[in-house]
Amino acid sequence: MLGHNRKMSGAECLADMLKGYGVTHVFHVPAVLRKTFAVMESRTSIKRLHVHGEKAAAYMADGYARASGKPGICMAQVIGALNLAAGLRDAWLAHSPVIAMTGGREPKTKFRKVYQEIDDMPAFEPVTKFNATIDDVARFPDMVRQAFRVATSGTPGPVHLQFRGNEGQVDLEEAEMEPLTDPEFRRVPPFRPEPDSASALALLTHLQEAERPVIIAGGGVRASGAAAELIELAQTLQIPVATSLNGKDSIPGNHPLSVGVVGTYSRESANRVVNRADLVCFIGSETGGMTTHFWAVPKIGTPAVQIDINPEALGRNYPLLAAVNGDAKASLSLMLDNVDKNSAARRKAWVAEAQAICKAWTAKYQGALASDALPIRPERLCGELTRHLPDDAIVVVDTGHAGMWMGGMFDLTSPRQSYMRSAGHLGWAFPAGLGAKCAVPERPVVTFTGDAGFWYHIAEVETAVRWKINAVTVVNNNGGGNQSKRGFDRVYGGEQTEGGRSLWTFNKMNFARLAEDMGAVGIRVEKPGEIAGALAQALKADRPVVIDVVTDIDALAPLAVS
Ligand SMILES: Cc1ncc(C[n+]2csc(CCOP(=O)(O)OP(=O)(O)O)c2C)c(N)n1
Ligand SMILES: [Mg+2]
Repeated sequence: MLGHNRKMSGAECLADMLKGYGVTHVFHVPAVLRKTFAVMESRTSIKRLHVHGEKAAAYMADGYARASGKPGICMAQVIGALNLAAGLRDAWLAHSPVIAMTGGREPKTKFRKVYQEIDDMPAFEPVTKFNATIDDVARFPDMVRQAFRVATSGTPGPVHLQFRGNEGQVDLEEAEMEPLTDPEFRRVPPFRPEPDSASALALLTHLQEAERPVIIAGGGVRASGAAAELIELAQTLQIPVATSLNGKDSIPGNHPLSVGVVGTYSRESANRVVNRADLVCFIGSETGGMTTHFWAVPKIGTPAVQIDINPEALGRNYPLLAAVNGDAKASLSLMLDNVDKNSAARRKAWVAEAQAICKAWTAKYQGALASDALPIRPERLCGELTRHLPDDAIVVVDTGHAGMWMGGMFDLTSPRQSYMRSAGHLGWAFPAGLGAKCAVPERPVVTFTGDAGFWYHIAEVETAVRWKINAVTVVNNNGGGNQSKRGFDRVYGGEQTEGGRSLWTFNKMNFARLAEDMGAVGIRVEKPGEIAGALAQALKADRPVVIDVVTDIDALAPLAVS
């Protein structure tokens, strides 16, 4: 096709292509694409991480992708394919470029009750942007290129390639091929589509004329790497900024215009500011239920404008005064080139009001954030993390209470810090943190998870030790999944029976001891004053560390206000 084809095996072609795309790690449970793995050893320096479950492999690839912007690669043979598909759910919800490769059906044995086989393709359909089979080895080059193209383009997301043969044995076959790769699609964003300038200027005019505008920055801002432009525009025009959970690292929490995470797992100040605004500007946000507290913050009907790389997202939930289709960084840059600084004066009173709302939040929670109570309050743990994380840390956070505590109570303190969170799958954070550390080993990775979240993939402590993945994992260990407490209180009519509590509590566990047994560093923390020292020790350990923090099982995160 390109005039440089030569005879090679699928395994050689795939190994060369992964190398060409700059892939450094592949996360898998054997045995799939065995020959490719063998060939990778001699032709590349790609690390082939053999882990304890396909779902964890998908989460690791997802963490790798979100930390680096490069597609994360995970693999499973046919019997593990649905475990891998389950792990793509979070990548799908968070728009993370994960490429899943599985073994698949052989035409010769289909429908004959061959061992371990079902049709896996439908399971990947709802969690991928592109779900395809490779039946002929000659299709390796174009299909792998398409996988990288789709995963990284537009709103990024997962892709699935199923290779013929339960273990993808099509990689043993040979054809005339060229293992060409497209350099643009090595990472997100491959291109920066410029917006139509008339629409960008119309949106800018609305922002400049508004007296009480607020920006809601979503995951699209982080995917675009547009945080600096966002902050510059907000400063120039004096507009408060709220973020979604997925966009939390668009602006440090200690910035004077930051009002916090808005929505359901949120900070009260953000919801209050957004609900007082006369104009809401969504940037790189899908305006989903979590970010808008199920469309109560802001209320539908609040004047809105929106910037998104995907035109289908524009106006989905909020009718718009102005819609801009383009890359966030490119759109914000265009607006900055045309900005009227003088309009900022109009918003002095509004910024003061937003800052007073934030101050009131701090006054309300400073006691909890500094609490010396025993057992330790999760708010204190969040407060210690705000104070003591290095200024280039990657913070990885699980869902449920972990998402609420850290979304609401923790602040990033530097634009160099990154924040990644589970988009809903409990247990995501610990493996995702390991994947993030693989992608960016020079930065400290600190994961925050509850004990229920940690139990899911605790076996991966052994993986971290074996592969020297020196991430720090902080377990908010309260002996149960206590986010469920409120819901069970409700259905038991106020007071749960002991049987009711058995639905969400576990045996007490010392995770530090378990971690030590698996070869990691384990640090048990039972007093709030010990948290800072434990973090300092963990960050210089140069080994995987589990900090097991014993916390109050009755502590419940505040519910969202609307
Ligand atoms: C895959 C999956 N299953 C179930 C849930 C529902 N869920 C949300 S939070 C939670 C309990 C969380 O417990 P833990 O991680 O210990 O945090 P805690 O609430 O105790 O702080 C559960 C079961 C989920 N989010 N994802
Ligand atoms: Mg718990």
